[in-house]
Amino acid sequence: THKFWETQPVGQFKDIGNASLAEGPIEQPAPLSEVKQEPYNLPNLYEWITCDIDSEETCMEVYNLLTNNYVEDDENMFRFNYSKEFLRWALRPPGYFKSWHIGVCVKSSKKLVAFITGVPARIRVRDDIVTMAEINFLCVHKKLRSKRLAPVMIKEVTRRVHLENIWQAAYTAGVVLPTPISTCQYWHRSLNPKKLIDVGFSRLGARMTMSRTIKLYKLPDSTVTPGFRQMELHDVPAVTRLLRNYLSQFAVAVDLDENDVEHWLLPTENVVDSYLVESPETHEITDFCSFYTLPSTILGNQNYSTLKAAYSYYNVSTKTPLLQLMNDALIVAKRKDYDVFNALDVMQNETFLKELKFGPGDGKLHYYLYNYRLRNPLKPSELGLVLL
Ligand code: YNC
Ligand code: MG
Repeated sequence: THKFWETQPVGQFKDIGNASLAEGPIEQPAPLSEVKQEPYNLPNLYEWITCDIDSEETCMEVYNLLTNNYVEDDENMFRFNYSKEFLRWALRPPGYFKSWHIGVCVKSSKKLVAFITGVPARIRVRDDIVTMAEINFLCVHKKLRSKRLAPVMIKEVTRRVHLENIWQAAYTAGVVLPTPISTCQYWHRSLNPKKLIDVGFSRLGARMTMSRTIKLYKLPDSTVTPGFRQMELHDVPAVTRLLRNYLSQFAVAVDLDENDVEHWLLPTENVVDSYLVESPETHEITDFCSFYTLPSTILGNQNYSTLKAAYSYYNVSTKTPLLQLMNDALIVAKRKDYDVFNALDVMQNETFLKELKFGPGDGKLHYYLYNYRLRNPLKPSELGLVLL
């Protein structure tokens, strides 16, 4: 049972498939004067802080909390290691609210012990474009787990989202909560198989030697698609048109305007990489691919401390086959020294995963909406949304 989640306006397990329940908001917005004006109460030793992520010192504290306490795999071999530059990028998109970058610290020492964030986004659900909060980076220090701090943090971020007259949210988690709108899977493409095997990320296949494995995953040194190049600032209008048109086919998708595309997709060193295909004849932008950089700390290995991972972000093919486009993405990732290229089975990704030698990961990623009901869960291929 879910003592907290049962009290929240989210799809409940008992309602899955219930045709008499309408799709859309579960609760109507309240007048802003009825939104609680004071923060929720914390246990006595702790207090709320709003984190100024522009400040080098605060950004470092957030970085340290997450580096030591954020998401690990089931076997506790790896832990996400979001960089400070990445956190600044993830937390300051167009129209962001500082008040949604929420910390909990120890009153006496000011030490940061918990964190949760929201950023605004427009998400289209079927024909309905809804302004939502994307909630991410929920983290409680390992020493404060299982004390029901997480529900207080979720209620506090919800209150601050409501204060901006926003009533829906989107989030992903590895755990099952009431109720996923979709359940996706990560796939992994080895770029540096020897290191991945040495650190226990992958295993040598049956009847495989190390040298055969290295050969299997070998990639050419240069990309093959004519006109394949990095995205630049002047490409923003064309990329926005390409993406908007592509994303219109999915049941749930992000709604991006030019400002969003400039923020989320213009290349930022060690944070996000974007490439496109400019037709050598017409100079038309016909295809696009992107990935973000999220290393993991390798826990307890003598030889290696970090795994450099690229995560597939938004990809669009109109002229170049998606398979060839993504193979070029693998080639640039390999050239930039990534160890592994990860992709969810969202959008049209299933059409290239097996062929490009991605293998299925263990563990699922569940997508959720807050205060918005869908009658039935979606297939991953109906999702046009990637959260960081
Ligand atoms: C989770 N990931 O079920 P029930 S993902 C949501 N998302 O409640 P306690 C979660 N809820 O079941 P702990 C959750 N994990 O009794 C647990 N819960 O109803 C629920 N891990 O609280 C859980 N980061 O404080 C239970 O648990 C209740 O001390 C238990 O803290 C949990 O960012 C956590 O995986 C996750 O740091 C903070 O384990 C802690 O264990 C931790 O006793 C490692 O909490 C890092 C980690 C989660 C990454 C993420 C998305 C978060 C979404 C939150 C929900 C947002 C809702 C929308 C709000 C805006 C609405 C508007 C408008
Ligand atoms: Mg707790």
